[in-house]
Amino acid sequence: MGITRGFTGGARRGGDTRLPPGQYDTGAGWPVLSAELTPQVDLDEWTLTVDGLVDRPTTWDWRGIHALPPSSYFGDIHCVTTWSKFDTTFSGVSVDALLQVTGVRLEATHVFATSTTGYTTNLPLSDITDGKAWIVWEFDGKPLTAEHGGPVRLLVPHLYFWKSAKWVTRLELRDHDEQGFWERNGYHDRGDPWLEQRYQGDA
Ligand SMILES: Nc1nc2c(c(=O)[nH]1)N[C@H]1C(S)=C(S)[C@@H](COP(=O)(O)O)O[C@H]1N2
Ligand SMILES: [Mo]
Repeated sequence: MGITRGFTGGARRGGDTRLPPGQYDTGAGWPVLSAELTPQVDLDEWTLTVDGLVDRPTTWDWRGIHALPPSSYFGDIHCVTTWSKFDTTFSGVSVDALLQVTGVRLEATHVFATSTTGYTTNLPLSDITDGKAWIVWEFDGKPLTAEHGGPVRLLVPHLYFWKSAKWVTRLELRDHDEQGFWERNGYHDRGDPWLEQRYQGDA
């Protein structure tokens, strides 16, 4: 199969509708990109908090988050370092389900995601609502491994993958944008791979 990939995979080469500009298909592999050492997060101590400009700030523990309606993503992911991975399956809950519990105040325009490690990333609120973002703990039906953000990461697959904070522990809704870790280091505030929003200053 590996030998024919690229010949039969015409629909997957550049200039088609599936691979964003400047990206290549990484195939079966899944590179690990972490700015930090992989933390070991104890499930008994794991929590996720959604707060800031919400009506009911809420913290879920491991059991509590599993009580929400399950939701999965099937599709592609795109890293700014130019690899894309096709046909991934992630399972967890939609961010919409969390926001349904907390409510969203009218002033909220952005979200600031924080990981247990201190990694941060900023997103427009409209990029994590209406079925576009998930909190996930399974990949291909198995627990998400620690190096890929387990036990739980944010998944925002329509944006470059640095927005998908591994080991996420807090989503804070805000009425303004503030740059996170990579954004302060020159990466784009939004990061749409189809618009090639890689760096600050890109359209
Ligand atoms: N906490 C944390 N989340 C992170 C990162 C990171 O360094 N730390 N890297 C980001 C980047 S640049 C990418 S491409 C993806 C990589 O996820 P992966 O290692 O599971 O492929 O995670 C994103 N989330
Ligand atoms: Mo990345």
